[in-house]
Amino acid sequence: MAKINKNKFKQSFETKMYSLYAQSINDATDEQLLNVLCSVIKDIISKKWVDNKLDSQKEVYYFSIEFLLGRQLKSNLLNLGIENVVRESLKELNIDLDNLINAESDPALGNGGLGRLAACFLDSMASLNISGHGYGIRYKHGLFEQKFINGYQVEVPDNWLTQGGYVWETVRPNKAIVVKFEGNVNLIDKNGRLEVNHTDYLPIMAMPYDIPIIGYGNNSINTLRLFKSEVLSRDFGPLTVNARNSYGSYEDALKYKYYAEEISQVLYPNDSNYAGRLLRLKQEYFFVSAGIQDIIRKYKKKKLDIKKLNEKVAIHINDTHPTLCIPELMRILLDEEGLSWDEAWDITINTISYTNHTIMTEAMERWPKEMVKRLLPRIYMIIEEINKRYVNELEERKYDHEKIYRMSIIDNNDIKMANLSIVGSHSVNGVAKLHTELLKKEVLKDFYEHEPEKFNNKTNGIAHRRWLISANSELSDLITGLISEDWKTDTNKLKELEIYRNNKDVLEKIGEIKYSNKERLAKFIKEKYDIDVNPNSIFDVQVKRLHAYKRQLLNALHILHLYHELLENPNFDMEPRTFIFGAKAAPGYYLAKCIIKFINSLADKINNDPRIDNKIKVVFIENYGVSIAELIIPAADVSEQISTTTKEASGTGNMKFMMNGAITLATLDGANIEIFDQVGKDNIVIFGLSANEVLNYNKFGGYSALDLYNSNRNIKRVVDDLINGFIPNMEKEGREIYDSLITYNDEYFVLRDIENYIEAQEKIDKLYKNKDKWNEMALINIANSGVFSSDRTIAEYAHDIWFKGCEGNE
Ligand code: CR1
Repeated sequence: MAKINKNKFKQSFETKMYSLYAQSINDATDEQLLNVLCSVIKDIISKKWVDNKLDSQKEVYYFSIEFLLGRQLKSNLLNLGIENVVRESLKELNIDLDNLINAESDPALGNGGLGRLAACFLDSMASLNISGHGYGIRYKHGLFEQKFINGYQVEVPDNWLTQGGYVWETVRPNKAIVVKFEGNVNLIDKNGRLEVNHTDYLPIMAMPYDIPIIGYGNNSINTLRLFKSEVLSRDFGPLTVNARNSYGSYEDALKYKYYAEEISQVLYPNDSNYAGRLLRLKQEYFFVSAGIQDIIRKYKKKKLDIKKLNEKVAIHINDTHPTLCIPELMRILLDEEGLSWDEAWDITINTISYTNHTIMTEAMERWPKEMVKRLLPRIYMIIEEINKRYVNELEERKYDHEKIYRMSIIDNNDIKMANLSIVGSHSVNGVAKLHTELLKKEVLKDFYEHEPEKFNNKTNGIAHRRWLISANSELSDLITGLISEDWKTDTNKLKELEIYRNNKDVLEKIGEIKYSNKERLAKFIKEKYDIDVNPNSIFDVQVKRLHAYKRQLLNALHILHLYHELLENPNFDMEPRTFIFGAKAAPGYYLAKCIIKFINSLADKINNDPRIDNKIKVVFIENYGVSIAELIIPAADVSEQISTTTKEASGTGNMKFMMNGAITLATLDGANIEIFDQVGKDNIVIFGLSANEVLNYNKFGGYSALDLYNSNRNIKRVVDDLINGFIPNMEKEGREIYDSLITYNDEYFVLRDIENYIEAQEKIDKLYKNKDKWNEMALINIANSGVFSSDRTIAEYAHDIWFKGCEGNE
């Protein structure tokens, strides 16, 4: 842990204030104070922050097009172990640390689970003393800010880079890298050796911005390097035009500037959906090429043997967005290092590993051949050669034509990125047991049969430091008081809590902490939306991206059902409930936006209906993201994880809720199954179709939503409400949802599962009536959440993939 003393700290703080802003502390704004504080902390860690240990150990490089970091100040103070000293010192300067913590902007450089997972992994790599670094893009605009206007989602640009910068970053112009787009490639035979001549390309500068990633209590500091795209020279002008070997006009120079800067302007706002746009392809190659070149530059600086690259370097690709790592590494090994194809291929495969995050076909990336050929001519040649050799190998195995076509990397039109990732890496993993089984048996069956040894599972995990120690400090302190501090570095120790399962005092304390977290959230809801919610009601929460497969609609239809029950019978026995939603929809995803409007209209009607005596409240929290999640999750009683079975690869929100003592209400999908295995059937509520039932319906048909609608009163009642004006102001949207259910036969089995879901909700209601029992369930959930720490996940990646066969490196 870092050691600082109060006086020295205060002195550094004041000096920094003068050197940065030439003013005294009293005149500073919170943003300025935050800047000064972060700058002082950066000074404290600077000596430890050396970015290259390649000569002493193997380094891991984690490539991801998204990193959803969340605020860094609080977690950095926690990991450095200096929160208390800093808090007290600032207090002596009349500064409230919490104000500064809240003044930090949320770097929303990700959509959802995939980006947040990458951030948890960085935290765990540093905390486990693994020298592991991230490569990504420094988007000028993060994920859009969501506002509700008349219940509709409206997207506003997210300007997270206040005053042009981010408090934690350090720009390193001396490490900038040139990435080449377009142009012509000629292969010249020089005495039997091919020389590659790439001319007329467009050079784009990748400017590195480094963010320190601080390990927990271990002095280990890694780097997240995000690249910003720029013109070749910072004073763009003749030089840039020269670079393309032609003398153009001032207009050309401006076009070039636009072309360059556009690459890192925006994050694509799609989750589990393929963004097939030229700009996205540019983004992918941009950060991949810069990252790979950076790795090779560092490696060569150490004068290490390029043929042994895979002994010192592990490159991990987070889904297929960074798949071009494979041909890019090949390009450098072949064209710049002069290795033979076989040598280069061997090194590439042994260096690269790949995680798949979804089985949804619409999320499987494909790039049109012609687009890749024009944008990345040399890369295209290399992919063609990889494909040719792979198809030969498959033909030698005498596979039938259809199978070979399915497995090929290039088909008649497109390059299939998942296929390229599998072929070009030594490890392919899914993110939960069921998901990996589905990959092996269904989606990637051909590849699994061909090379079973490549496939493995790595169930996701979350950083318990952010999601429990920091977000729920009261609970964290209670745990420490009961079982000592050791669980903070070894979450398996949480299991020791089980001995308190019948201890009334402990159970009561757990209930009290939950209550105070609920009060905190209720206060926020009152201030922000002027809605009164009762902390004694069940806080039933579904927060995640809005997607038909995640079935927020099922949740909403159940609320509508309950509402009818109450209207029909005012004495209907139910615990008061507060249903809380948080979800962004991709701007172009119309059905998802209709569902948001539906929930908001429903909320309006229910929250303002005196007949139901406040028994139900519905709150849709705007602009869901990491910081708001830190407020919501510790306050949840019920965790809604209700995706159509087989569709949610893992989920990670489910783990955060469990660790904070919420009871999971779930389908047996993704990691919910593993939560079930940990806590046992009495401490979770399960409903819905099984994976096999869903697969069989999908393969053989046999489900008619219309028949169900016609034969079931409860279902008919809520579905009709979508279009009969019962809920005002949502005519068009209600019709769209109605059609998705009835006209298009309910692709995600919402109606098929609803009766079962209603019963599961009744069970929740009954369980909640017995407070001791409920708190005991909460305790069992917390006690068995240890396995879902990303420290466990990362230890598995390290052991099974990155350091396999290495000794003493973990
Ligand atoms: C999955 O939908 C999983 C995260 C992280 C998402 C979710 O179930 O928890 O990845 N997939 O593994 C995704 O974003 C592009 O695919």
